[in-house]
Amino acid sequence: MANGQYDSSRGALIVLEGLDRCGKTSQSSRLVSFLKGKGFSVESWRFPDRSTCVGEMISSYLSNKSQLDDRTIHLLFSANRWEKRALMETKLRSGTTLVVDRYSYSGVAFSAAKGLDIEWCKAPETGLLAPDLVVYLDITPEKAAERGGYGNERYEQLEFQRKVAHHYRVLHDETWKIVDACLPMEDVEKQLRELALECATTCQKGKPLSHLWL
Ligand code: Z5A
Ligand code: MG
Repeated sequence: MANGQYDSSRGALIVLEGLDRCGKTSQSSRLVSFLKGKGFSVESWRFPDRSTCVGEMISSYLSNKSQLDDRTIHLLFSANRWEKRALMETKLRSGTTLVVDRYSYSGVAFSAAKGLDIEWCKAPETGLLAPDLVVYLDITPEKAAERGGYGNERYEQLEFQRKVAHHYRVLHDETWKIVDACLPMEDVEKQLRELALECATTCQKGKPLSHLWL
C-alpha cells in the first residue's frame, strides 16, 4: 500500500450464514445474478462442497447413512474448506467475487452446539481466508422451523438449532452485518445487494486479503 492506495484489485469473499431455512441458498443465487448484472465476475459457492471425496463423506454423515465421531466430522468439514482454499485465493486474486453459502462459522457453531470446546473448534479454521463480508440472516429457530418443516438431515431439529443459534451469538463480532431474515424475500435481497455492492467495490480497489482468527 502506498499513499493510502491499495495495490491490487481483487474479488470479494462474501459469506452468508444463519440457521437452517433462514434463506441462504435463495439469497445467494439472487445476489450472484445481481452482481453479474452489475458487471462483476462472480461465482456461487457453498460449504459443505459435496462434490469432493471429503464432501461425499460429509454428505453421507448428514443424511444419516454413516456415523462419525463428533471431532472427526468437524475436521472433515474443515478439510472440505482447506481443499478449496487455494482455488478460492486464485479466484479472488483474478478478480472473481465469491458468494459463499456457509463457511467456518457454521463449522464452529454446529460442532460447539454438540458440546465441543469452541476454541478447539476454531483451531483448524485458522489460516483460511477471512471473509470480506459476513451477512448473518437472522431468524429464530421456531420461525425457521415453520418454513416448510425440516427434512431428514441430521441437524434439522428445533432443540439443536437453538443451541446453534446460541453459538452463532457467541461467535459473531461487530463486523458482521445482521439482516432480519423474516422480512419479505425482496427486502432481504435489497439489503444484501447494498452490502455486497459496497464490499465488492472496496475489494476492487485492492483491499488486502486477510486470514481467519489470527
Ligand atoms: N454444517 C456443519 O455442521 N459444519 C460446517 O462446517 C458446515 C455445515 C459448512 C448442511 O448445510 C448442514 O451442514 C447444515 C449445517 C452443517 N445443517 N443444518 N441445519 P446446507 O447448507 O446443505 O443446508 P441448510 O442451509 O441447513 O438448509 P437449507 O434448507 O439449505 O437452508 P437455507 O439455504 O438457509 O434456506 P433456503 O433454502 O434459501 O430457504 C428455505 C425455505 O424458506 C424455502 O422454502 C424458501 O422459499 C423459504 N424462504 C427463504 N427466505 C424467505 C423469506 N424471507 N420469507 C419467507 N420464506 C423464505
Ligand atoms: Mg441452503
